[in-house]
This record gives sequence, structure tokens and C-alpha cells, in this order.
Amino acid sequence: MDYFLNEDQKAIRDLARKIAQERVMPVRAELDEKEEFPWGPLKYLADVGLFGVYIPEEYGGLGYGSFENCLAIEEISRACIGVSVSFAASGLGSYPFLLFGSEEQKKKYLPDVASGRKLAAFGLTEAGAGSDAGGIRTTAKRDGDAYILNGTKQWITNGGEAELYSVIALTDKAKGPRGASAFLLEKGLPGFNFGKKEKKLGIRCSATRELVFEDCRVPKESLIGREGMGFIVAMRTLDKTRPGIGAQAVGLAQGAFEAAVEYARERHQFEKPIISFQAVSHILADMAAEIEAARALVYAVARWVDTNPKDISRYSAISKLFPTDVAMKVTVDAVQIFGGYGFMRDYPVEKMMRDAKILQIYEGTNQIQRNVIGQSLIKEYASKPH
Ligand code: COS
Repeated sequence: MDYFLNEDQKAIRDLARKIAQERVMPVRAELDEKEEFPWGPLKYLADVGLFGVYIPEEYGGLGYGSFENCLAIEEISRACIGVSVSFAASGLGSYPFLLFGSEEQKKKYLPDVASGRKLAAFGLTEAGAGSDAGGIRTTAKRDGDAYILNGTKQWITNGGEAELYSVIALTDKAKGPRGASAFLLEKGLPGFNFGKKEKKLGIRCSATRELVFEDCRVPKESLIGREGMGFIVAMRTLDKTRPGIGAQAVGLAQGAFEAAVEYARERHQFEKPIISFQAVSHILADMAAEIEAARALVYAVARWVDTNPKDISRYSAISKLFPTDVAMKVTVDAVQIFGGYGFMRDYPVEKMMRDAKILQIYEGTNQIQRNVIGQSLIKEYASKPH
């Protein structure tokens, strides 16, 4: 399919594809097995400027948008979601200050994110506040020219590896979500520590850790936007980044599809390559159709997000929901086509199936995406006259 990419977009896609093929594919199984953070591949992505795709040129980026970022994410995901989520989570961590930060914050921090010199991370989730993001307990108490943070963030991607953290904390506990504020924190602050690296089913090379705040004093200039805006900052950030999860899903599904086709051409049973059996070709046909539908959706929404910055929640959620369900199905089916071999770690598809599951969970479970879409439909249609 030709998606009418311009020359710049093709160049970004091809660059990411080359790094994925040459620098990610050869090491993905080992990184997964050793649960080792992918600094090697990330450095190659940094060297060619891909961390700055969505960051304006005035802050050291390439000056493109969500769409171009999705193209890069898709290509890296074709090789390994563990690597691509470490890459994409830096975008998630930096969008709060890209969208809502002061000029000083943008000038000070975005060039390092764009160059990949520093990774960013996003701290919203807590043990008791996952889907119910408004239920966070971490507090930031004003004390003269500073805020003092206390609490623990859970399952933070790039936790411990990133240098910059966008953290949501309550500045006014009584107001609940409306009393939340966003802060930009640097690693190394006294009172800011990390939990152990979590052991996971998939995306095992990526780092997932707790952020632990114990009387962590930060200057008042760490505030992103205004006090009380934290929940909006978090939600608008997720609206921006959810198409990127869709792009992860499309890339992963494409990688699994390619592996399944290759295997089905090589594997002979009953004296024929198994691709020539209708039972197998129908599975591949469903994969091809669903992946293309998911890709077209992600591209359309990412382009739309770039041109219509407001009221994007519904379509952003749709662009996460559908492709991630497709990726789960496609990777399960890829294992099925490989049969017993698919279950073995010698082949790449078992890892792809393990990696796919998190896509239906992180950046809002797919049940939450349905809530977001449903709420938006209710808002638009419930009170419309018949
Ligand atoms: N943009 C701007 N504001 C938004 C918003 C958005 N996308 N979504 C919600 N808000 C605002 C609402 O307008 C509301 O404001 P008011 O109280 O001023 O009316 C406030 O935020 C609370 O919204 P709502 O009542 O819908 O919140 P709920 O308590 O029902 O929580 C959320 C629902 C939005 C938290 C839930 O749907 C959600 O997205 N959960 C998943 C969170 C997530 O993605 N976690 C992953 C963490 S990062 S990997």
C-alpha cells in the first residue's frame, strides 16, 4: 500500500527501518533473555536524531509531528517492542513540558531529549491508581520557594534509566484530580529513589521501576503549567501519545506476519509448503487485512492529531484500541502457524506474543479506551434531539 509519504517521511521511515534491521534484530533475543536495557540500539537511534522527530527545531528537534514519530515507532516495533517502548516512553515523558512547559523549561530540557542524550519518563500510575488515574496519592506540598514530594509511582517505563521525569502529584489533596499538578524532576535529587527493575512477561529489556519520593524537595520552577492543571496535562499527553501505541502494535503485528509468511513458505508438510493450504492462507489473509486496517487507522489519526490539536481523545483512543487488539490476535496466530516451533524460544514469535499483551494494558487498558470513546459518544449524541 502506498500511503503517499513525502520524501522526509520516507527518509525517517527508512532510517528507523535500517537501524531496526541492523542494530535491533540481531540483539533482541539476547536483550530479552538477559532483561538488559537496550542502550546500544537507543544510541544508534539517538545518533541519527530520531529522538527529536516530534520536537520543534527551535528546541533541537527535527520539527515534525506525531505522524512522523509513529513511522519511526512502527519500524522499531517491527523488530522489538522492548526497544521501541524505551524509545517512545521518552516522548511520553517529554510531552508534558513540550505541551505545557515554560519557555525556560523547554529551552533547558528539550534539546537533551531531542538528541537522545537524556531519556524522559512519565510518572502517573500508582499502586492504587491505574485506570483510576484520578486516585493518585503522591503529594507535593508547597514550602516557601519549593515543593516537597512524598509518595510512590509504580511501573514507570524508563524508570531509573531516564534523567528527566514528568510526575503528577497532588498539591491540594481535598480537590482530588483537580488538585493535581505536574512537575519536571531530574534524576539524582535527594529524596528521589528507584525501586527494583520489575520482572515482566514481555518487553523484558525495557526498564519498569517504582519512583519513590521521600521528602523530596524541588524548586517551585519544577512545576509544569499551573497548580491544579496536572490531570489535564496527563490526559492531554496521553491523547498525543496513544497513536504511538497503535504504531507499536502495527509494527509488532507486521513483524509477526512477516515471520509467519516466511515460515509458511519454508515449512513442508504432506509434501507441500504449508502456505499452500487454505487453513494456513486464511489465517494469513486475516492477518494481512487487519494489519492494513490498523495501519491506515493509525496513520489517519496521527495525521489528524497533528492538524487538530483539540478534542482528539476519541480518535486517539480508537487508534490505540483497534491496532493493539489486532497485534494480540496476529501474534497468537503467528505462533499457531509456527506450530510447536512457535512455542520454542529459538524462533522470534513467542517473544512477539509475550510482548503484544502489554499493548492492551499500558497507556490506558483497552477497557479504558472503550470508556473514553463511549463517554465521547454520550457527550455528542445523548442530548441531541431525534
Ligand atoms: N483532556 C482534557 N481533560 C480531560 C481529558 C482529556 N483527554 N480527560 C478527562 N479530562 C478532564 C475531565 O474533563 C474532568 O474535568 P472536570 O472534573 O473539570 O470536569 C477530569 O479530567 C476528570 O475526568 P473524568 O471525570 O472523565 O475522570 P474519571 O475519574 O472518570 O477518570 C480517566 C477517567 C480519564 C482517568 C480514565 O478514563 C483514564 O484515562 N484512565 C487511564 C489512565 C491511563 O492511561 N493510565 C496509564 C498511565 S501512563 S502509562
